Amino acid sequence: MKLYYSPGACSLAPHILAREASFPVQLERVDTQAHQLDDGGDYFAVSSKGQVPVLELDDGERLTEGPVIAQYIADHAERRDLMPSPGTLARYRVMEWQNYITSELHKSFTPLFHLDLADDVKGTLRGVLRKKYEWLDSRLGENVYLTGDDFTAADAYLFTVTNWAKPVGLGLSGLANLQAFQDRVSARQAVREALKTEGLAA
Ligand SMILES: N[C@@H](CCC(=O)N[C@@H](CS)C(=O)NCC(=O)O)C(=O)O
Repeated sequence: MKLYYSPGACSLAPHILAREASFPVQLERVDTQAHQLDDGGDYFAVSSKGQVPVLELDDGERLTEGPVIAQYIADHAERRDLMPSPGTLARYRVMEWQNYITSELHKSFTPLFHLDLADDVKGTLRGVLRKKYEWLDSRLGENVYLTGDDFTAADAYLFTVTNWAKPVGLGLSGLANLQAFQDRVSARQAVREALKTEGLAA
């Protein structure tokens, strides 16, 4: 199986999951600006969306949308700690967070990476994100992870998008629960390996 990724992009979340679950994937790096593969190939030929992540299955089928890829990996590795059993409330809780992160955080960060977006618009977006993170910090409370003691697919995703705060100038100071969460996740072996492989840590 292949996982198409770009260093530090949202594809880091399924990459972490694959390592957590010892799920074998061959990593294929994508330049998401040029939409090109390392060998110069056209990435649109892999995915007409032009976005990472893509999980290419052994039969050639390609799955897109990070939260869904993460579910596929956890389910196929039968790692119920990463993604609880279908039908259980615990699973809906993880999916509830995945949906929140994708719609409320991930896609509010995206325009902040656009160099041509006006500064005042960026300022407004940072303010919106800061409010959502303040709420999230209060929800995290003393919890080890988003839904309790187990690290799940949602935690890998929150960690990934929260790492974007610094490059886009979003201040998260004073959010102690969130900072503790980021530190806790970054200390996990699978996360350290994923960051190293993507060239984001020594
Ligand atoms: N809805 C998609 C969004 C994926 C996405 O936004 N990918 C970004 C990187 S984080 C990307 O590939 N951007 C390049 C582009 O849009 O051309 C998902 O959740 O997987």
